[in-house]
Formats: sequence, structure tokens, C-alpha cells
Amino acid sequence: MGKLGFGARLASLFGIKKKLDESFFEELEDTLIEGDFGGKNAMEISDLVRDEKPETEEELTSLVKNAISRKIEATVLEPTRGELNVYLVLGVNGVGKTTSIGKMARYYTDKGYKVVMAAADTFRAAAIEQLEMHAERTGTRIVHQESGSDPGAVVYDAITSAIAKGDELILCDTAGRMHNKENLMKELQKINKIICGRVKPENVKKILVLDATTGQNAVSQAMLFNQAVNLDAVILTKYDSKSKAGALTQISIPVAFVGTGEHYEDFEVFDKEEYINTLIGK
Ligand SMILES: Nc1nc2c(ncn2[C@@H]2O[C@H](COP(=O)(O)OP(=O)(O)O)[C@@H](O)[C@H]2O)c(=O)[nH]1
Ligand SMILES: [Mg+2]
Repeated sequence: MGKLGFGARLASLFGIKKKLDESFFEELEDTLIEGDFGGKNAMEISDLVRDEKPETEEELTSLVKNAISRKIEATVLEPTRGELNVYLVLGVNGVGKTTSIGKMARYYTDKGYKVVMAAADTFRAAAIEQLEMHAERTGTRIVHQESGSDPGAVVYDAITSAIAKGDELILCDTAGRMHNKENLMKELQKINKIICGRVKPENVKKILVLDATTGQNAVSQAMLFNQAVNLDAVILTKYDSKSKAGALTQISIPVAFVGTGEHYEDFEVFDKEEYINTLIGK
């Protein structure tokens, strides 16, 4: 994409080429593809511009904005009060699952929910310690076992304990890595089954964490995890850095939160309008 971000490039595209000729559409498609909107979306948006024939930069921008808007959905994750809810947090290694659990613990505790964390990433010892640190800092109870133990057993324990203590929300950390992808997906399906056997299905949310800087990779991650467990929502992390967040338009899973930094307060309910404005650079 060179030095210009997507929005700036879109704007300059219209400034340079006032005529909507073939080279304009070629560059528009390139700009969209490099912004991680994907080939299909790029073609669709380009065709729309071709049909609508915008006459100013503003018209072009608003056409593209509306097209993007139709491809992204926002959702609000609100646990049912007085009942047990489980948020199963999924995603590949390093995307920000554990950090997002710390942030959600703070967010939902502030809203008055009784929250508990479940350390079901038992693959690495450090993962449990990291979650314990977030539990301590946010004043959240945590259920864990030794590293290497069965993540399903940790989740089972967490549910039993949450029921006993009257907790309303279990934030469940999971491993992003296993010996292979198939093992990981089987493991997650098993955990999901354990949860759904004991908690009202409508109170169980499977949340995928995606790193906004990974671009096209995020699309394949969403497909993989969605096939395994039927995702309910996405958390988009690292949106603070020069992200290539156009990939969201290729993922048909609603977005709940964005992470904008490493601190607990760097966490916001997803605002579609604001997201698109940032993307377009307006
Ligand atoms: N800048 C930024 N960094 C983040 C964000 N979320 C997580 N991180 C960082 O990303 C790294 C990996 O996060 P972690 O929660 O351990 O990922 P996990 O492997 O998915 O559990 C850590 O250094 C976090 O501080 C975010 O929204 N913005
Ligand atoms: Mg982790």
C-alpha cells in the first residue's frame, strides 16, 4: 500500500483520476485488495461505483462507506443477569485472548456482574500464570489446575464452582496452539460440548479474537474456528497499530469489542460507524 493508508489512497485516487475510466477501476480494486477487503468485495464495490458514477470525492467515499457498512455487523454481548453465562474465548496464539479476558473481566465487573475466569489454556504453564496476573489485577476469582491438565476438566470445575458461588459470567481462556490444528479444533469442540451440557445454550457465547494487523490471515482463522464451534462474536485486537482491518468485511461474524492497546481501559464496544470512518480516514 506504500506510505498511504487505505483512506488516504482512496481519496487521492479520486483526486488524481477525475475520470472513472478503466485505470480508475483497476486502481480502486487494487486499493481495496491491498486494504484486505478481498477480491470478491473489491469487485463488488468497484461494480457499484461503476453503476452509480459518483461525481465527487465525497460521493465516492460515501458509496464505499455504505458498501463496507453492509458487510459488517456489530453485536452487544450482555450476559443474562442472575443466570450463569459462559464466554469461551478462542483464537490462535498471540492474538490477545488472555489480555482480552483481563479487559472483559474489568468491563463486566464494572457493570456489576459476578465474574470468574477459567484457565483452560493448559498447554503452557505461562498461560495460567498470565491469567492469574490479570485475575489479581482486576480482582477477579480464577479457577485453574496444573499446566498440562485436561482443559475440559478445568471448564467443568469452573462451572461447578460458579454455580456454587452464584457467579454470572465465566470468562474461559483457551489454548491457541496444539500439536496440530485438528487436535486444537477437537479440543475446542469438546470444551464447547461440556459447557453446553450444563449451561443454557443462549447464555454460551463463542468469541473469536482476531489481531487487526494480520489482514488476510484473519479471514482463514475465522473460517476455521467457525467450522469447529459456530462463532457468536469477534473481538478485534491491536486496532491501535497501523492495522489492516479491512479483513472484517470478509468475515460474516458480528464484532463485539475492539482492543486498542495493552491496558485494561484500551477496550471499547465496537462502533461500526467509527470503525468505518477510521478505515476510510475521515
Ligand atoms: N497494542 C495492543 N496489544 C495487545 C492488544 N491485545 C493484546 N495485546 C498484546 O499482544 C500480546 C499477546 O497477547 P495475549 O493476550 O498473551 O495473546 P494470547 O496468546 O491470544 O492469549 C501481548 O503482548 C499483549 O499485551 C491490543 O488490543 N493492543
Ligand atoms: Mg493466552
